[in-house]
Amino acid sequence: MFRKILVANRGEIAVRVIRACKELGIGTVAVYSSADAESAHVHLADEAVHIGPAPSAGSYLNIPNIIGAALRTGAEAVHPGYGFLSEDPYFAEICAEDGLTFIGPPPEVMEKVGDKAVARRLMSEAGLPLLPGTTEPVPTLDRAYETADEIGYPVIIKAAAGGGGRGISVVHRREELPDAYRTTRAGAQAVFRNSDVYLERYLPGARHIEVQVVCDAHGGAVHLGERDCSVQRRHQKLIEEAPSPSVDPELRERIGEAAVRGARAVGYQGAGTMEFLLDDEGRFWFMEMNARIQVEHPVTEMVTGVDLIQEQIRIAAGLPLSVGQSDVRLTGHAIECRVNAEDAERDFAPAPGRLEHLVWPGGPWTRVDTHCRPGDRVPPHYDSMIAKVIVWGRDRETALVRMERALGELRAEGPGLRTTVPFHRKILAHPEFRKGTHTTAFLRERDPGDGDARS
Ligand code: MV4
Repeated sequence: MFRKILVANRGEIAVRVIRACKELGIGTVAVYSSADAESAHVHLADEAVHIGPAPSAGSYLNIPNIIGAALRTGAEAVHPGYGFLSEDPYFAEICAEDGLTFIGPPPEVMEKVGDKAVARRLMSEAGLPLLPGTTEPVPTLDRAYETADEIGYPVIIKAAAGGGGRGISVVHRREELPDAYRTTRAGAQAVFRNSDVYLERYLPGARHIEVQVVCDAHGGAVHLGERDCSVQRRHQKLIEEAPSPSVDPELRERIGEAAVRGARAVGYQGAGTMEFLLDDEGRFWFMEMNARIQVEHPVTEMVTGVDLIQEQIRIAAGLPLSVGQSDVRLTGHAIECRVNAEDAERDFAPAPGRLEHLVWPGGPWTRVDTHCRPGDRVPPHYDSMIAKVIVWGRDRETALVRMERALGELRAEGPGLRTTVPFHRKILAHPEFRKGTHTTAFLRERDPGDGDARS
C-alpha cells in the first residue's frame, strides 16, 4: 500500500479523499491555490504545498507544479478527484513518467473512453445496446443531413470530446440542423480544442441511469448498482438517488452485467461509471463512460457499504477488489442534494460570499460532504458546489422525509450568498418527483409559471 498520496484537487472531494487515506493509514499531501490557503483540505492533510494563483489554470491545472509538489514531498501516488485533471490522459502519462501512480485508469483507457464517439464504437463491439447514431465523427454538414435522415428526427449532436452534457444540441426538425451543427462544432472547438461531433437519435422523456463499476488489475470487475440522475438542469445534476425508482432487480442485473462487460471490453481499471438512458419500455441504451470518481458516488456508498475512494486507492496499489459480485447487496435508499452557492431565482447565477451563518444538518443516516466551515468565504474562481447532503432510509419515502428534515436544519447565510436549498425543497415536494415517475424532462426549460417544477 502507498505510504503517501498527493490529492490534486480542492473542496469537498479533496476532503473526502484525505479522509479515505487517513482510514487506510496513508499520509496526505494537499495542494492549494492562493484562494484556498485556509481551506479545509489544507488543514486536514498532513502536509500542504502552494501550487499557484487563484485561477485554476495556474494552480489546480498546473501539471508541472503539481508533479513538483508530489516529488518534493515524496508522495507515491496522485488522486485527481473529479474535474480539473481527473480525465486528462496526458496528466496520467506524466505521472507515470515521473514514477507516480495516477489513481485512475491507464492513460490509453482514458483516451479511448474520453472520445465519446470511439467509446460508442467499442461498446457497440462489446454488444451493448446503442441508440441509432454514428460511431465516427460527422465531418461535414452534408454528412450530418444524410445521417440525421437515416436516424430520423429528433437527433442530438454531441461533442466527441465532451461529456456530462457539455457541448450538446437537440435538433427537432431538418431546418434546425445547419445552425445546430455549426454551433456545436464551434463550441466544441472553443471548449475542448476538438471540433469532432457525432449524432444520435434523441430520446425525450427518458431516465438518466448510471452504473457504478470497479475493476482491479487482476481481472476482477463488479458493478455496484445504479444511480438515477434524471433531475438535471442545463445538464447540471441537482439530485441523485440510489437505487433508481424505475429499475427492478431483473433490470438491475441486466444493466449491471452490460456495464461490467463494457468496462472489461476497454480494459478498464479503477472506479468508473457507465451512463445509460432508460426508455419508457424498460430498454436501456449506452451513452458514455466516465473514467473518474463522480460527485454523486456517496449514494452508491450508502446503499452498498463500499467505500469507493478506498477501493480506488486499493486498485491503484495493485490489490484485488474488496468485494465480489455476490457480496454486493443493496440495502435501503439514498438521496443526495447538491448545495450550490447559486441563486435559483436569478437563473442559477453564481452567488458566492462569506458563510456568516452556517449550520449543517446532522442526525441519523445523514451525511454532509463539505469543505465549508462557518466564516469561510466561497471563492468565485471555482465550481459553486459548497456541500452535498446525503441521507439514507430503509425505503425511498423514508429517505425523502429525512432529506426534507435535513434541509430544514441547514442554514447557509451571508451577504450576497444564496443556495439551491429552496429549489431542492420544491423538487422534493413535487408530486411527480415524489412518485418517482419523473424523467429528464422534469426540469425542462420553459416559461416560468406554466406548472412545472421550476415555477
Ligand atoms: C441524451 C438524451 C436523450 N437522447 N442523448 C445529458 C448528459 C449527457 N451525458 C447526455 N445527456 C442526454 N443525452 C440522447 N440521444 C438525454 C440526455 C439528458 C438530458 C437531456 C435534456 C434535459 C435533461 C437531461 C438530463 C439527463 C440526460
